[in-house]
Amino acid sequence: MSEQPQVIRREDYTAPAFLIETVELVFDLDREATIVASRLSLVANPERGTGAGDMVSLDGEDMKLLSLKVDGVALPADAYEVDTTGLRFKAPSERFVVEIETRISPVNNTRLEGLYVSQSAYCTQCEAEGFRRITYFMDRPDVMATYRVTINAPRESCPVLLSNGNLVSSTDLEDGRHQAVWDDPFPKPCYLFALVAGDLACVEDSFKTMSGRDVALRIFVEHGNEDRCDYAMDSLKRAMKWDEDVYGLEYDLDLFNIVAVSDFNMGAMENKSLNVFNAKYILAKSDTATDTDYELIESIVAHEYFHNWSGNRVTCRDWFQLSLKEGLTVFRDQEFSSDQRSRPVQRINDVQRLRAGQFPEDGGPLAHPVRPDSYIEINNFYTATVYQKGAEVIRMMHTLLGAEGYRKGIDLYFERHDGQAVTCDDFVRAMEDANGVNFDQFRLWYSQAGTPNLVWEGNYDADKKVFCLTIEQKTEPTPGQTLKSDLQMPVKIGLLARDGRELHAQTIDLTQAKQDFLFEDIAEQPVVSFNRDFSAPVNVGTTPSHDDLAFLMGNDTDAFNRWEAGQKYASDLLIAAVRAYDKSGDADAALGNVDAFCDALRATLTNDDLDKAFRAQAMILPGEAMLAEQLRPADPEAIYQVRQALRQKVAIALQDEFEAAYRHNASNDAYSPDATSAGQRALRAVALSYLAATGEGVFIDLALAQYRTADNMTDRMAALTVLNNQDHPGREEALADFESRFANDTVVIDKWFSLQAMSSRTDTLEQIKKLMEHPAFTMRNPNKVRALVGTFAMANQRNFHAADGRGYAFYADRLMELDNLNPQVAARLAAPLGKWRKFDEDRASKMKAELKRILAKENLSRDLYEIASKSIA
Ligand code: 0A1
Ligand code: ZN
Repeated sequence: MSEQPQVIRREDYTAPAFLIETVELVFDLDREATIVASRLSLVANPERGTGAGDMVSLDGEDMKLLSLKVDGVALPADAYEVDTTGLRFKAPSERFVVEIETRISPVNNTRLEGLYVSQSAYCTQCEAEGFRRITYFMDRPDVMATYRVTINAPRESCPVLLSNGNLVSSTDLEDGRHQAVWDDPFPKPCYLFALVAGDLACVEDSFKTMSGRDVALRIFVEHGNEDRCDYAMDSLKRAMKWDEDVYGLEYDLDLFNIVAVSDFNMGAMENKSLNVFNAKYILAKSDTATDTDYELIESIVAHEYFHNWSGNRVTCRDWFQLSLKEGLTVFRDQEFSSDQRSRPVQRINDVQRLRAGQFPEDGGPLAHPVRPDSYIEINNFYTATVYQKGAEVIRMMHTLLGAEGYRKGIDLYFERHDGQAVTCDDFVRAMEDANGVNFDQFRLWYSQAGTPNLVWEGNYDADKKVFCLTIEQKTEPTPGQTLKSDLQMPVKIGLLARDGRELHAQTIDLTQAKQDFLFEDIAEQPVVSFNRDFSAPVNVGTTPSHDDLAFLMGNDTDAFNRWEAGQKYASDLLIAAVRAYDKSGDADAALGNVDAFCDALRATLTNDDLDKAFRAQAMILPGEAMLAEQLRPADPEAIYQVRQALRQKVAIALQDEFEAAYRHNASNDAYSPDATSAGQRALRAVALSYLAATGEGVFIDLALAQYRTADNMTDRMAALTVLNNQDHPGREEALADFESRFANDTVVIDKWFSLQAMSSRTDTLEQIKKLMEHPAFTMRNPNKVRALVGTFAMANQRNFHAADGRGYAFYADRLMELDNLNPQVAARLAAPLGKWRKFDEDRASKMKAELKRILAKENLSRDLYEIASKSIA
């Protein structure tokens, strides 16, 4: 890097000097050289008292300025300044018109920000700061304008021409070109602008809104994929209905478009009325998509749709407020999914995701508050903290205020701020004002980084029948924030009698460092069910006795905590065993007798009153990465060996029950993605995976048979996942079969790449290197890189952390290679190297050496620099 990149600070926010009222854009599309003409009406911002003579500063990167006119007159060369970051000139008056022509090159845009080419189509990605790669503009979310967009393109290669809002006209032009004009009546920031042009197939449906308006719904996909859009379309309609029912929010235009593209940096994007999706989150049919894919499609389609209100109608004042739209929208999509499926299973999945992604972030070198204070590259702040922890913060407000109080706050928020760009604080104020409460202490969740640790102790006075629960909270320092304050949080608790009756249940309001809560008329010494439903997003340091955990696994009336008790029990066994293994090297001996744990699992597995999806979840032991989080230093090989050994012990102890579960959950019906059928498949998959863990060859044969006869992708992948870790000819057969079936299917073949990258076999790194030469692999497609390279670092702890350091070196090489093409994705993949503090000195120094090598790279991007430099500090 030539110079130290600039740090942007939240406290430096100033309102824009000028506002843009209307934007007219004309695109002459060409793969190599697209011409963009823009006409902007600017006006001085009364809030700033600016006017004639003040500097107009427009952002712009990576494009050629062809012409610049102000109020119809071309500016002479000495009247403006243009460089690699933008364009500046003096305002002639308080109100004036700027006309700009730029030239950009979509086909050479490997960063996939701004206007680029994916397969044969043109598409855009403007959040966060991609619009400045299309034309010079005030690229900040508090500048909101109405847009009229004209697209000119060859009719044959681009029969479909789309932008935001309503189609105003379609006309034929000369030379085989045609034109479409789009008009979006809702003022929006430029990050919500979108354009799509190409030869795409369209699937169409409609939705009648609560006030009786008909909305046309269209999903555009590559030709040949028309039969894979049903589930996304159905999810969209259910999301539209849910937002009306639960939030009273109606869609506001007559048209809603979704486009699926193969090359996309993230999951999807909520551009006004023209959502652009990573194709993997739209396309599904039973033989190409797993139950998990269906679930993700449902939630992401809903997420992007919900942004129409939480993000688009009310947007962010600046990017530090990103969680205003993302935390809220994630909470909304989580609740939507809970209402569509099993609520406890959804909560378990959401908490697992938080623990796997956000807790490590909050406890590591990249920790930052939900509302960050500074950044170098905003694209690095689309994080688990902003999204997932942000959603937990909204959820806590929902818990504290109750569903009705929360809804009152939401209503006030949208009434007060519709059409505005606002802050997280404005959101909290609406909640306070609508409910007459004070959230001064609660607001700390937005400004304080780090996961609080809670410990609790119960004391029962049998004479007085009083139970006293003492809770202490503490948050460890995080980079740049050494002093932590006590937070307010709702902690749901239950007190259970030994016969399983619930003696008492309550949501307590924790506000102090150490606080006593007294419960009267408690007939006997209770078993405590603590932080039910994960009501507060914290770590709980107290581990109940194994007896109490087994009791909670079988009796808690809160399903989340039934699962949680099993996880705590397993973690406790595994962590003790890892420590013993380090001395003995014998995983079996290190685990000792685990009969009581197996009995508790058996009780859950065979309890027909419990949902099958829940039972499947409850059988899965905490993952290797989760265990590593709890050990310092973490020994990845010991964790792997001990976890495998416990899996085998459980498998042998419960073999009969797993065989029964496998048999009873076979289905003769045609595949349906509904939650009940998915739960049945999940239970059967868990059973198969444990049966294989017994080590008996017949069960590997069973997996191969399941692979061969599967009539849906869920069952096929379940079998392949088992085979993938085996030394068995069936593995090669199944992998080869999968390859030949799906080699030309860009979405499906990623499953094949990521599965092999995940294999616990010791030849995995060599296999990955070979797979990089596969014709379907390219470093230019983010999904491919994530599937093969990202999966290795994120989901193959054993091999990524191989003691010789080859995993680290390979990974750093790929990050540097990718940085030259797509810095945003390179930076998003870099976090695993920053975990060096968790490992032994030898691994830590090897990881740091790779980070240093990255920092020394020529032309290192701001994106990767920020992550690597913070990771090493
Ligand atoms: N706002 C989108 C996600 C998104 C964020 C950034 C992007 O480019 C840097 C692209 C998409 C969402 O929350 O779904
Ligand atoms: Zn979002």
